Amino acid sequence: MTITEDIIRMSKKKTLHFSLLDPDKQKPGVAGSMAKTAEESGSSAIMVGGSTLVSQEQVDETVKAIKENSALPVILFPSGAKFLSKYADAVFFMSLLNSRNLGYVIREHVKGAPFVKHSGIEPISMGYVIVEPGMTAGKKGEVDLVKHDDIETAVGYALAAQYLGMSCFYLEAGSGAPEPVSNEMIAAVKKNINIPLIIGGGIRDAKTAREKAKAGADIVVTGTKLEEEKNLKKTLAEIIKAVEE
Ligand code: 1GP
Repeated sequence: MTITEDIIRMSKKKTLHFSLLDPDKQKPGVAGSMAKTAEESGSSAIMVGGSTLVSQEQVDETVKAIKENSALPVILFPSGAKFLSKYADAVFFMSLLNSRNLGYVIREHVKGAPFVKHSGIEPISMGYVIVEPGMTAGKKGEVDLVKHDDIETAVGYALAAQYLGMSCFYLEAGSGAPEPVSNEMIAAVKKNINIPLIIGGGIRDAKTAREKAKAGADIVVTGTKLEEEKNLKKTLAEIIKAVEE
């Protein structure tokens, strides 16, 4: 079974939690122990990516450390063709659909596709859309942000992603967002598509994570909270329990 098939199968049974680790935010060894804790807490996959990366080596070393410490699938969440790693299991082969820069929509993909082919990592086709406030990803991605209350546009993007044949749809408010994607937007998007809906950006506690899952998220992503948290195991276990309920 491929990782894509596994995610689709598991997300039909319960809302999943993915942990996002940014190689730029900690040393590889620390990322490795965070991944171990994420696995022990019940997270289903480790995403690796960030908007401020500088080299492929940075990604390689972090992915290797994670693989040494955890059996969870490692899925790259790249900001460009340079940030791929042959040590990962899969890559979100994602198009930033609301970017004004064609690089993030398709051109980086043209550069990175041969690497994906030769390394054998599994591409998971994903439509990626950033909602206000967008944070660093919104700025670096040169994004025409979807307005916080513009549900119609969000639904349009989600349907377009599905009709283009993408395997999943990621709607996010940007890492560290003070306000996550609204429950109303999540519910409307979920009602209209039948591919897994991934929600992230600004989810820092169990209550919010539960709300997003109840509204319709198939997968809830947390990143910043992992970096901030001293008692990671306890906090993460609470968030994961909340999304699964
Ligand atoms: C970023 O949605 C993710 O792509 C994670 O956001 O860092 O706010 O958890 P946070």
